[in-house]
Amino acid sequence: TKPAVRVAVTGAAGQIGYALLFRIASGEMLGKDQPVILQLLEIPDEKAQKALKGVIMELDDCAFPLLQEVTAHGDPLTAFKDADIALLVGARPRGPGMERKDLLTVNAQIFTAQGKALNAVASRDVKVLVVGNPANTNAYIAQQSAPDLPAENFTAMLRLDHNRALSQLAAKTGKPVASIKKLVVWGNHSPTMYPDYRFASIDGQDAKTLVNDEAWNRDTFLPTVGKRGAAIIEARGLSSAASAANAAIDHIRDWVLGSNGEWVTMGVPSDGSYGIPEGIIYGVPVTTENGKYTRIKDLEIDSFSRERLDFTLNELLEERDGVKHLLG
Ligand code: NAX
Repeated sequence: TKPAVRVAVTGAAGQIGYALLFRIASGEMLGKDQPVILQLLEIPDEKAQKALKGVIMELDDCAFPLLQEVTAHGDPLTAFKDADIALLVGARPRGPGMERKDLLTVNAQIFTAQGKALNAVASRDVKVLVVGNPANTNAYIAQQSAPDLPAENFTAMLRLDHNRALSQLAAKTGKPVASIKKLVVWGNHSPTMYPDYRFASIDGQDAKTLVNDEAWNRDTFLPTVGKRGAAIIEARGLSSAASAANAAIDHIRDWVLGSNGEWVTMGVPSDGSYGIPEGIIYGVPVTTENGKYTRIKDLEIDSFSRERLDFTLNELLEERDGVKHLLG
C-alpha cells in the first residue's frame, strides 16, 4: 500500500470541518487507495478542544480503512508537522459591530502565525488551500509569512464560486452541469468576483450563443453567483458548509490527481498575466496535472470583462494595503 499522506485541517471542529473530515477520511479527496493521517487544529480554548475530541470520536467510530491516524492540536507548530496538505479553514468570523478592517487585522494575525508555522515544520512541498475568509488575502498573508516554501503552493478557494456558477448556467440552459466546460470565476472570493462563461462550451456548443442573453448575464447570473453565500445564510440561518467542504475536496483532488484537461478555477499567486500584479492571490482558470497547476493564458479580455477584473482586483489591493503593516 501507498505511504499515508498527512493532511492538516484547521478549524476542524467547525461546520465546514464537520462536512469535510469524513469525506477526506473515506478517500474522496485523495483516492480510495490512499491512506491518510489527519492532523487537526483548533483554538486552544477548552470548549473548542472538547468539541474536536468529539469529532475525533466520531471519526474513530466510522472505522475508515484509509484513516491511519488522527491527532488533535492547539498549536500550528505541531498540527502542521510534515503536513503534505494543509486546509486552512478556521478563521475569525466577523462579530457584531466589527469593521472590515478589524476582521482583516485579526485574521492577518492568525494567518501570519500559521504561515510561519508551515514554513517551519510542514513538508517542503506542502499544498496549502485557504478557505477561511477573507480567503484570498489570508492566503496572501500565509504565503508572505512562509518564504522558504514555494509561493505557488499557496492557494485560495474559488471552487465553490466556480461550482455555483456551473449550477446556475446549467439551470439557465437546461443542460447537465457535466456538459459545461471552460468556465472560470476571476478574482476575489467575495461578491466582487467575476463568473465568466465567455469561453465556455455546453455539450460542445458555444455557451454564450446558447444563452444569448446579455441582460441575464449582467443582471441575474453575476449577482446570483456573487451573492449566493448571503442567500444561503438567509435561507439556512448558517453559512454554506457542505457545499464549501465539497469545493475544498474538488480543489485538492484536482490539484493532486489532475483535472484531465478540464479547466477549474483556483485562487493562485498571480504571475503578472491579465494585468494582475505579481503575487496577488486571484481566481484564474487552470488545468492540473501531476500535482501542478498551469494557468490558461492569453484569453481575450473585452472591455466589460476588463472592468470586472479590475473591480475585484482593486478590492484585493485594498485588502493587501490594509494588512501591509502587519507583514514582516
Ligand atoms: P465555524 O465558525 O463553524 O468554524 C470555524 C472553526 O475555526 C471554529 O471551530 C473555530 O474555533 C476555529 N478557528 C478559529 N480560529 C482558528 C485558528 N486560529 N486556528 C484553528 N482554528 C480556528 O465556521 P465555518 O462555517 O466552518 O467556516 C469557516 C471559514 O470558512 C469562515 O471563515 C468562512 O467565512 C469561510 N468560508 C469560505 C468559503 C469560501 O468559498 N472560500 C465559503 C464558505 C465559508 O463561508
